Amino acid sequence: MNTATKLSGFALGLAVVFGATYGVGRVADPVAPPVEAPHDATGGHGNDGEAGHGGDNGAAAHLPGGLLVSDRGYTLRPVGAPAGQFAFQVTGPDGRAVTAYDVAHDKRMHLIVARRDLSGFRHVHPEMQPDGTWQVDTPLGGPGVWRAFADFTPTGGEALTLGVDVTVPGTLTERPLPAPAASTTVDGYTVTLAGAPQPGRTAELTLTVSRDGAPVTDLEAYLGAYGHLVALRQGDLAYLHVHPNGEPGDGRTRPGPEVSFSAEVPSAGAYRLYLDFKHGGVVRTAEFTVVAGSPTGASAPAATGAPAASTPAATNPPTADASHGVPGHGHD
Ligand SMILES: [Cu+2]
Repeated sequence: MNTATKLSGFALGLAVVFGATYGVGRVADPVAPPVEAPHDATGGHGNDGEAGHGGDNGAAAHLPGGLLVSDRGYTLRPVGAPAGQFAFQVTGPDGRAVTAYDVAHDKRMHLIVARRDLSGFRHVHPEMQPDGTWQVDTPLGGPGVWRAFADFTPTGGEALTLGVDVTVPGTLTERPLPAPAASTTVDGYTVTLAGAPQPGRTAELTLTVSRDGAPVTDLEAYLGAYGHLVALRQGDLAYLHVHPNGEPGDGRTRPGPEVSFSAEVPSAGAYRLYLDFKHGGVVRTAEFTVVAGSPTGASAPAATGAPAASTPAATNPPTADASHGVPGHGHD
């Protein structure tokens, strides 16, 4: 079991986080930082089971990634961008845009987006301008409220994943979370998932890639691995990023058809898993719904009517978005 990819501790606390929605394709710079107010539940005797362990005063440090727009002095701020582009900065403890980043998994910045109904997942790599503005062809695929996750390591700091809501105006067609399934197809590839994530302990998830019924045994390294797995929790889009057990060139890890991960999710509930893998020079994403905390990992989630997405406003008022933090810890 590779504990390096273990994701979650179990410090508990109830945090209330206020994000903000921003317009896209309009000049939104400078963006006022949203109010961020993580705080612990009182004591350890709340009626809410998620808050029942009370305990840790450093709630933010023990939340899953992606729930906070500002953490440890760093704040994610979307900024105005030309049409068709998405741009943001990360400001540091001194209030200025950060320009020094460490390379992690081949890149200084990983930008992951998903609409709040968990559709439209994209993982892209923006380019940084000298002033610290990151810009990329917009990965936001249509109307709705999107969560944008910036996964980075500021030089001299710790790895962080900050998240911010971004509204794309228009008529939203909310998509229900697909039912759990052990296999999925993307672009002619079939990916099968074995194993089920377990809240509070490490579970092995093995993804097997085949094409036209034949195992794919020549996966290509993508960002230093044969697969990247992101999990987003239904309801608040808590973010987990897991890297596989073993890596290309280590003398024991084969390039498929199996890619295995050791993952721990912070709570029971439904998650959407996104596996990025590369073959034939193209990166594809295979998606799965899993339910942690059920014996088989395959019981049906509350798929319909889930408040995962809200109707986007036509303009960009800083609407409050309250998320309730639950047990867990960020990613590696
Ligand atoms: Cu990336």
